[in-house]
Amino acid sequence: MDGDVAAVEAVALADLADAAQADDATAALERWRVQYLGTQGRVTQLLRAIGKQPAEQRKAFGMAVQATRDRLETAHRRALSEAEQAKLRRQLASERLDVTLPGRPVAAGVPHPTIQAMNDILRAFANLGFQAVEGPEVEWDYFNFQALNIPPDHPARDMWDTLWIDDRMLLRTHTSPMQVRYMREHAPPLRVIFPGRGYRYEQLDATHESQFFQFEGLMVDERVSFADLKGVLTDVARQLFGAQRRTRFRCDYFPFVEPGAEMAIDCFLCEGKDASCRVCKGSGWLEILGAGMVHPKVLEYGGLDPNRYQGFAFGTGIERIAMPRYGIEDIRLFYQNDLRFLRQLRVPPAEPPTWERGAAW
Ligand code: 2NL
Repeated sequence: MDGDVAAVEAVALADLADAAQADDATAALERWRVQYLGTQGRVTQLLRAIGKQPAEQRKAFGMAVQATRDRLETAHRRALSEAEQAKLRRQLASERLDVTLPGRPVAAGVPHPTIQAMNDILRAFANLGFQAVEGPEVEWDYFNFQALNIPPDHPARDMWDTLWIDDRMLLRTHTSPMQVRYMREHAPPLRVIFPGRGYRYEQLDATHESQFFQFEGLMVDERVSFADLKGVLTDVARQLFGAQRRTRFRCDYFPFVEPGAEMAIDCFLCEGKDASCRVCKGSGWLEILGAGMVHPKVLEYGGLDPNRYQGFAFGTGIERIAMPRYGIEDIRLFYQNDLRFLRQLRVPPAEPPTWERGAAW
């Protein structure tokens, strides 16, 4: 009988080795376990046969069967664990992520040329302590005209060809309405830039678009003078167009300032030396901005006492600054979404200033 036990063990171990080599070793090992160690298994039958042995052989037989069962169980556990590890290794090998593969390039966009120019301008003013604030594009007639000293039927309204929403609402023709809104909500000293879109009812050509970007600025305090206006705007012109720039101020009329001025810079391309210069057309000067001391009536509309406060304001179209700077000859190119145009311009500055959202609507 002991010989039977040894033979069963030998066959079982050989079968176990085969099962461990099978394609699906885990399943084969389970079949093996049922065959030998299951309730009807070969070894279980031997265990049941212990009691049937003649008394003098029972002990030795029992010990032999139990030792065989223990060894087979151990061998099975080890084979199963090895099979599971081998399976895991195969899975890991097939799912391996090769991090040395070059990545797929992402097509990165850049800010629109107008926004690039705007960010440069906002940064230049931020260096002088000016904050940027945005406001609504749909405006009341009141803020767009009346509060800027342009009453109904005033001939100066002819300067702005307006897109009306109804008889009291319009698409703002400039960002100036925000200046009045801002004065009403904040106490001086004020140093603010208002960037944003303006709309005009225009006959479109190389220098006229029905939508454009503007920035306006405002500085108000108890002793702000025309000298401050010239100092601030000259400094910004030099930041944007070169440290050696000269500025020229000449009288101009805007209903919301008194006195009013137009600012020009000397031509950054030819410096006045090329009669056929494509940037200044030979004049040597580029008119880039309107400005002036805020009209006392406008200060009053803004809730400020003109006997206590003065201020200067200025405004211009972004495209008017971007066009000579980048050599763009037709304003309509800005808003036609032609990628060949948009891709020509340089990458943006590292950290564009934040435009603070609508502080005073
Ligand atoms: C131009 C000239 C200008 C202003 C805008 C302004 C706003 C207030 C009070 C006083 Cl609330 N001034 N803005 C002043 C002078 C000129 O713009 O040619 N814009 C395209």
